[in-house]
Amino acid sequence: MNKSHDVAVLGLGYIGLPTASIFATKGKRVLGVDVVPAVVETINQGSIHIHEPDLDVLVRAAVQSGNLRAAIKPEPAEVFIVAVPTPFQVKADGSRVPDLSFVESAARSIATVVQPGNLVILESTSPVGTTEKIKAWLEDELAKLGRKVDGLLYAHCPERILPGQMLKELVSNDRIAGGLTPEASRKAKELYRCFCSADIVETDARTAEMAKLTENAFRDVNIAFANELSLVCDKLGIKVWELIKLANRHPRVKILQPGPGVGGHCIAVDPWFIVDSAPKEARLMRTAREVNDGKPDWVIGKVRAASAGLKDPSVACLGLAFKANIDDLRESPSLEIATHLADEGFKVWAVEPHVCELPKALQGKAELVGLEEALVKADILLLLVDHDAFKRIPPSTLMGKITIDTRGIWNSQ
Ligand code: SAJ
Repeated sequence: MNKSHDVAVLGLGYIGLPTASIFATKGKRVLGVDVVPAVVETINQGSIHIHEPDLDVLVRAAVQSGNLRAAIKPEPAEVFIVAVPTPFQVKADGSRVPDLSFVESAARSIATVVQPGNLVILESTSPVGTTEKIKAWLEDELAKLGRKVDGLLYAHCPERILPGQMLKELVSNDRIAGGLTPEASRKAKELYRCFCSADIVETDARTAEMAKLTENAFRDVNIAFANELSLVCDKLGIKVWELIKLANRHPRVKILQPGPGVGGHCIAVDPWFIVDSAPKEARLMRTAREVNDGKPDWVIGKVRAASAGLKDPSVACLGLAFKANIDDLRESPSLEIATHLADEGFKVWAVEPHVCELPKALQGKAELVGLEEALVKADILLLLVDHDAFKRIPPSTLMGKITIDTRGIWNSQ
């Protein structure tokens, strides 16, 4: 009897968990592997530890079907999918270098269970050359164990789902299957066909790695253009929101929206992988990162200027999430701004309808309050996230208040 799973997914976070679950609901026997025992326990109970619309329903269905089980350690499987974090480390000189330690441990962890002909897929967003490294790490670990395993296949199949719309995009986004060999690309394509209804395009692993980084760097550069424009317009006394609307009437112009900075764990990270690989060449991408990373400071400067002359100024920070209508606070420029203002001595009323307690960075420094309370109490209303709840604030409520709108939802009205 063949006891191996069809698929083992290593890393049950924002990418690994939906992927493992969707495979399971399509009839694959899936083992989800995570090094955190609490995550394994939660999933085995059919619950989830992250927030994403409808993910709870999918995971419950997957677990109840008997096709998804979570464990701490890998077990034999036909396909291993690596979906672990790939952060960067900031060096003393300010340069960023990718931290592949989670990918390396995942690759090494399967050496005891991998069998001839298995397919190893890297889904984590990674610098060019990482799929080749996975092969090297696994072969090194196999050699240490004295195991010889023939015919292993390797591919990079990057994930491109948008937080907040993950389940829809898992199925409907085009995919890239980039193998170290054409056979690996073909096998990976066959695998994803079971739930992906869009095109699955075969290429080589390095191109696939670069494609994913390119997509996020492209968006980062475009957001940096909008953010830079907001600084220029502010200096020249022009309303940037009106300006962008006008410029976007040109048939070939599509400027994105300025904001308080770029957050999340992808767009603010991935361009650095390109810059690290080709520092002399990737000049525009580095500058875009610097422009976007500089925006929170600019916003803080605006609050300082607005508070001049006020005694014990208080600020309502509307939104802490990294973007609209989600509860994800990772790498959020809004959280960075609120924390900074609190550290500077401002009284901070934080309003974040998508969380029920303050994140650690703000605990003891700010108060989490409801929108109405903040609107009444604060001297300065600082709009940081374009949550729907904030779009519904009647303009009359804002009368007589100092408002700073970093997203253009009030200023553009
Ligand atoms: N932002 C702006 N102005 C805009 C658009 C976005 O300031 O006009 C800001 C957002 O507020 C947020 C940040 O940029 O702070 C990133 O948000 P996002 O919606 O652009 O992207 P993410 O990080 O949620 O997801 C991205 C997506 N990549 C692209 O659109 C090219 C998604 O498809 C990827 O799967 C994801 O990164 C990932 O995991 O790599």
